[in-house]
Amino acid sequence: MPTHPVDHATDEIVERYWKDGAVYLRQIFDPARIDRLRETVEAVRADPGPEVHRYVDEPESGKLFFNVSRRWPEETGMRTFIRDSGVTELAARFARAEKLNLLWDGTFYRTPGCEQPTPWHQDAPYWPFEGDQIVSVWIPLDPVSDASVLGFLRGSHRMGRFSRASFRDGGKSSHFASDREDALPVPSLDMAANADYDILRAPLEPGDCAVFHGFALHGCPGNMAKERPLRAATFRFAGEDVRYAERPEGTSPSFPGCGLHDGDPIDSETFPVIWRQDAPSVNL
Ligand SMILES: O=C(O)CCC(=O)C(=O)O
Repeated sequence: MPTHPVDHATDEIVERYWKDGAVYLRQIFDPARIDRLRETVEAVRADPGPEVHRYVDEPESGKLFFNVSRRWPEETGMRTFIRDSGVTELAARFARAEKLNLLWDGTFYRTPGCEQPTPWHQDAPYWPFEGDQIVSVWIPLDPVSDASVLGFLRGSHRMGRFSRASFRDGGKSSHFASDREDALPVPSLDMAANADYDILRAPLEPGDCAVFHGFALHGCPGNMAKERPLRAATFRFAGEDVRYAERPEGTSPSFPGCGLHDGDPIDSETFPVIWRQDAPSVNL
């Protein structure tokens, strides 16, 4: 029986991650830790800090969908999870990294029946990095059916760079005024009828997670459950091949004070090195 999250990352599953760009893992985090992470996410809702985007906020219906990035400097619960849950070692194993930087934590929060989707997108084009070792771990804190789950287009991490859809209108418009000329149009994937597309999706329970590559196309149909919220925390990491990339076209989130320049290794206060293969503990 695997006892540590990293024990679930067998060679075969890591191989599948590199082939498909994403994998789901089942029951790898213990319930008490997930309970504490859920409390942390509620604390983030109460005090989201500056990097909050409210895509739906309807006081009359009570519907809310927001995303917050980077609360670890303020939220002890986020730091504790990154340090003690095994998520960092797990990401290092999938990235096949010798050194891991923390990028940031994210919170995605939908109230019951808030059906606003997260459009299909790749993360890396929104961010100021280049590299193959960008890994995110998406951890649902509520049961999620396959109608509401974060899904992935299999193999899309090797399909090139897609243009960046806006989260505000579910992907109908572009997030930025301009995008790179080499960006491909986001394929319009009908998530309800996906016979033409090889989409990875599965119902998940608290304790499960999705691990995915920075260039994997992914999207969430919205919270189709009327009786419960859909709360998820995402932890984002980078291995040693990742470099800072200046993007005149803008990034989200943005890091104006990080002091890094195009092509720099990202080691910094903003993106600290928190794990090294030759020093087993997580340093945060
Ligand atoms: O939970 C969601 O709606 C989106 C999550 C996501 O896009 C991410 O974690 O990168």
